[in-house]
Amino acid sequence: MTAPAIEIPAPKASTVVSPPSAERKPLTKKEIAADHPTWCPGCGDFSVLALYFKMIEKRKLWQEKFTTISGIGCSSRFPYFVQAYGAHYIHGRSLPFASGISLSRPDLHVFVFGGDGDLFSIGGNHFTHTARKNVKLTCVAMDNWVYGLTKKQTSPTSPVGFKSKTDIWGAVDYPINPMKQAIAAGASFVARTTSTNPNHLLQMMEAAIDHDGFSFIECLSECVEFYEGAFDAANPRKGGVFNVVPPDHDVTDEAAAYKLADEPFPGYFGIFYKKTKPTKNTKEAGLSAAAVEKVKGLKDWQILQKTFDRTK
Ligand SMILES: Cc1ncc(C[n+]2csc(CCOP(=O)(O)OP(=O)(O)O)c2C)c(N)n1
Ligand code: SF4
Ligand SMILES: [Mg+2]
Repeated sequence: MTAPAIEIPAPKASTVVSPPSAERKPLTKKEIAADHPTWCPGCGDFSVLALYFKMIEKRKLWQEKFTTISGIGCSSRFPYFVQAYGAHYIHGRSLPFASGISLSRPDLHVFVFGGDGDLFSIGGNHFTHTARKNVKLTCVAMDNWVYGLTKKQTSPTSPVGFKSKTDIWGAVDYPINPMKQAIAAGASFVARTTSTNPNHLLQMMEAAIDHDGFSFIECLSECVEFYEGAFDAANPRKGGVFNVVPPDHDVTDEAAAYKLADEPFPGYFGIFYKKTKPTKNTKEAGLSAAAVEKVKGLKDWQILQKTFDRTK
């Protein structure tokens, strides 16, 4: 049996800008900032939050235009500190929860923030599947190469030799490379940045929300408590180098993106991969429209009867 042809609606223009309004002023950073963040002084996560506020302010987003979702971890405390709609969900399960929101509410933009443990250890499976389905949302991995909240266990991105409470003689397992993971899984936008370069971080966040599909950003965010100095080699203020993606890099070339991602640390920063392809959101909208068309003119009880008849 051949599958029915599905009409896929053309992608909509970005919904991530609130329409101008005479009555409502754009939100200010002060209005969106909730409780004082409970992160350790100097934690890289502060910078990610500050730039998120800046992006909301710059894009003139109202609270009902976006939502902030996370799992569990220090980084995942993120939605608590945003005075808007959001959820601090189960460890590793932020992406399926966020996908549900994205699919049912095309009028808002869904942001997911999580740690390396949350997104690549317990949530690794969900990461792969959300990426391959090209669900329209932005996922920011606040990568600190360690489990911060639970006080220094080896994470999937910890380098070999890292001494932690779970590897007292040094980690023996090879780490995951989030960029390679995202490209291989089918993410349609893949970028890398660091919390120590605010302008670049803001630029990547803006590019991600403008992408119609699953946008992923790996953001290096130092845990000053349990992995101090982890990213010094990527920070010019600490004697490191911040290399941007070469200007001749073709962002639509998957193999070239993979090669960039394979560079040894500190590697490159910027957009590695970007391709437009139909999202799960548009495909499902097509399916729903086709289903509605099929039962056009029928009363609710008749649709119910048809459903019962099919199960006989
Ligand atoms: C089902 C479940 N398993 C384990 C935990 C314990 N736990 C909470 S956060 C966390 C890892 C946090 O690391 P990461 O995601 O890298 O975030 P970070 O704290 O480093 O920002 C773990 C193992 C939990 N809360 N729930
Ligand atoms: S433990 Fe590490 S990741 Fe957690 S708040 Fe402190 S510095 Fe940040
Ligand atoms: Mg972590």
